[in-house]
Amino acid sequence: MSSDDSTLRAIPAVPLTLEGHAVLHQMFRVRRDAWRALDANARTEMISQARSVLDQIGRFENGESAAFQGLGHKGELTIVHFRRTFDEIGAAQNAIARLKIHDYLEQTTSYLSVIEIGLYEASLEIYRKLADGGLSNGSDEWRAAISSELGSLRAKMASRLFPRIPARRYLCFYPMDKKREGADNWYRMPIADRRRLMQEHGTVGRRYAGEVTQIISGSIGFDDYEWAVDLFADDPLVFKRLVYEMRFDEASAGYARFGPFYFGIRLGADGLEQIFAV
Ligand code: FEC
Repeated sequence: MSSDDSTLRAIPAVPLTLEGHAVLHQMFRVRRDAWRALDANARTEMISQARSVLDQIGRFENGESAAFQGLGHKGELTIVHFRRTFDEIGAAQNAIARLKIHDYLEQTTSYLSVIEIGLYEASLEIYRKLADGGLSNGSDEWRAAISSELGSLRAKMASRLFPRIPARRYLCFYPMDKKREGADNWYRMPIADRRRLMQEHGTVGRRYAGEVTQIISGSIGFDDYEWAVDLFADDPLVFKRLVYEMRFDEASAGYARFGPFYFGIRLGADGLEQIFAV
């Protein structure tokens, strides 16, 4: 066996990842019949309470929340929460549940994930360096070296791991998986091949730099798909162009499986009043 072979055998299949904000998406439908039956003063008072709470949690210092008008039957109101911890996500969920208007909302769905930066590029370099240095995968020394490499990358990438919710007008959100169907099995492909496909993916993505802000969160272990994609843009047609162009990427054409798509418009100052207008 050559030293190249033994290095390859020592290389784990799973790429290294960095995690940042915990993320919760909540989608709601207005229970309009019950809402309309209330008197106007009660409605005004509830909207004003909701506005003030949303305003407060929208300025939370360790994360924030933002509300969007959802278009279509999947929900008229989408609330996105970014927080440092899952416990704080729990508190944000409680704050929404305590709103008086919550009695007039029906949650149609939700999605839980954590901001993830996939390090395909760095992983192979790090793994090779450690294997060439004679460390064996999974040993204490290996783990300590990985943890130190990740520590410095985490510090460099802090602003991407703990971002503000991008201040763009439109949101496109959807969960997705990588296929495990017969010959189309992402997880059986060698890591070097996956890295090449992710490089291609990044090259296509970067053509949209400036037009779209993309935030990928990982949801393995948290929700029903493997990743969630949030795209933020000021021109909604950019979503269609970007997602369409990416469908021709080998990583998408061969391996992506998409969940439902959600489209949102960031709520302005009177956005809640508009959604709840009778
Ligand atoms: O195996 C994995 O780690 C997959 C996680 C992952 C999914 C995913 C899906 C989409 N992305 C979309 C847009 C962009 C844009 C940019 C971009 C770059 C990356 C990089 C990684 C990455 N994406 Fe991705 N994407 C996933 C992971 N993506 C890692 C960084 C690559 C690099 O830095 O070279 C460019 C961002 C920028 O640099 O400005 C834009 C869209 C989707 C869903 C559609 C699809 O067909 O996949 C859109 C899952």
